[in-house]
Amino acid sequence: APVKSYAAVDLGASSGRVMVGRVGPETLELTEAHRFVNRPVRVPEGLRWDVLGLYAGVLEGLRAAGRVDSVGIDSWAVDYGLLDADGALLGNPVHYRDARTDGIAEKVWATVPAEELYTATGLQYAPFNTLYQLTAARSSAQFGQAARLLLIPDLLTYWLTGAQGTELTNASTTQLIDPRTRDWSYEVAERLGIDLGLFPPLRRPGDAAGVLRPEVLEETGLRGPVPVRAVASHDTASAVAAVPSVGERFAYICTGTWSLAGLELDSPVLTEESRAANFTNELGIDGTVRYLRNIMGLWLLQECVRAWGEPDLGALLREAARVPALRSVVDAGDAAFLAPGRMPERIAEACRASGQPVPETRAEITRCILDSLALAHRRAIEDAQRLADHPVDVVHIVGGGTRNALLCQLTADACGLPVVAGPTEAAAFGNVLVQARADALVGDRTDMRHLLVRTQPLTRYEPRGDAERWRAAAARLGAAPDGAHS
Ligand code: LFR
Repeated sequence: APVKSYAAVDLGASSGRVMVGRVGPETLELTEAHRFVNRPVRVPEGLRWDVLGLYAGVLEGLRAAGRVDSVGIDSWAVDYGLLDADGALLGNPVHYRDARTDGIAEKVWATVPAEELYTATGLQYAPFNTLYQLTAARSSAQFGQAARLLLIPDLLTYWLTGAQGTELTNASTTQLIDPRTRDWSYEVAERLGIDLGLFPPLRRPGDAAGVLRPEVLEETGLRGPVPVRAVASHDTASAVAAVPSVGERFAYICTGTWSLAGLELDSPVLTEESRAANFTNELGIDGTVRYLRNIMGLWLLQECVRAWGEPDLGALLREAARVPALRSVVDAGDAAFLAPGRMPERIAEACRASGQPVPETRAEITRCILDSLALAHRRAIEDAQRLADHPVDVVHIVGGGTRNALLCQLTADACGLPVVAGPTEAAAFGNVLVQARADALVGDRTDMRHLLVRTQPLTRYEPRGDAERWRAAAARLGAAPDGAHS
């Protein structure tokens, strides 16, 4: 039976990697060809991505990957680069944690009320949705020069191939897509004066996206033609595609810098309750909807670890496991934690403000973060089941957080459900599998998932039966799940 090789470029908020996947009817192996840091840069005008550095990392990764049958790129969502009429990049793409969107949502809602925006686009409120970024950018000198807008994976794909497109799963995070038609929300764009002509035509996971340019072949030492394939270019969409579920009654949590917790549905939930609970309806592969809530995720811990001068994480987590559970918890959905900096102090302040014991040691702060994340996972999964009327009996954790056994166990405890953890490189697996499927090496979504179950090591965590304590802690945090509004 044939086995083919695919390069998956997967760019996260703190690192990028080029993985090589080997896929056959009974084969699924992933190896890392190259990993590089993704370090946001603060310049006088704000927080920016070093996208040329990322592109250089991609080229180096493709060189290390060697001969592959195709290439696919996924990355974090919502951000973009602008090109002028000659196709040249206008400045460094703005980081979604940049402050330029402060106060912008209110302006948008004055034209299109938040309720209408939700029914039209199904997207949760987050200050960084592309729609708000564009509204903030509109008056800038740079924007006046813009002839094209390319989302980050589409920008890198363009540099590799010379071909432009807008991949749908990532486009669904712009707040300019209607999740029912899976096409642009022309009315929202028109009312807000956003020119959809800036976006190249939509393409879908599995579509052809060009071939590596001759200069790229030369720089990477590869022999052409090497096709580039549109994948589920939003990393979370790729990760959800690689949730190793065997049934339909599952919830997932894609963990990493963020925790994205929710369900895979056949159609969007656009009710007022869903909006008030700040659930999003992003698009997945095969016409699915990713019905989920954004939770601050391990960002909270990453920022503390950075502030502490990068101590040994393993030792810190072992100590945190010995700290008494649930002494203090913060709302891990609160957008107050979005910006970088001073994280240990901000966590302590949140505990003080809510009249809880203030965590003092590093282990105590770490424990507070992990308990808070587990609690936020519980709330999201409970709310999602209720709002979508879609009960589950297992929670899958994929992504970087699968390495954090304490977080996985606490999540099982908090949810009162078994947790199945793995794979860690879910986004890269989803990326590779969509490429393999375009070559007819795997069948539908269920086949992709069964192949993962047959080939990948997964770890199961059973809830330890202290559901009452978690219920009490959830009550302590209050009923408002939509901290992102504050
Ligand atoms: C995760 C992710 C989330 C998105 C956030 C910002 O990497 O893509 O899904 O909400 O980053 O783009």
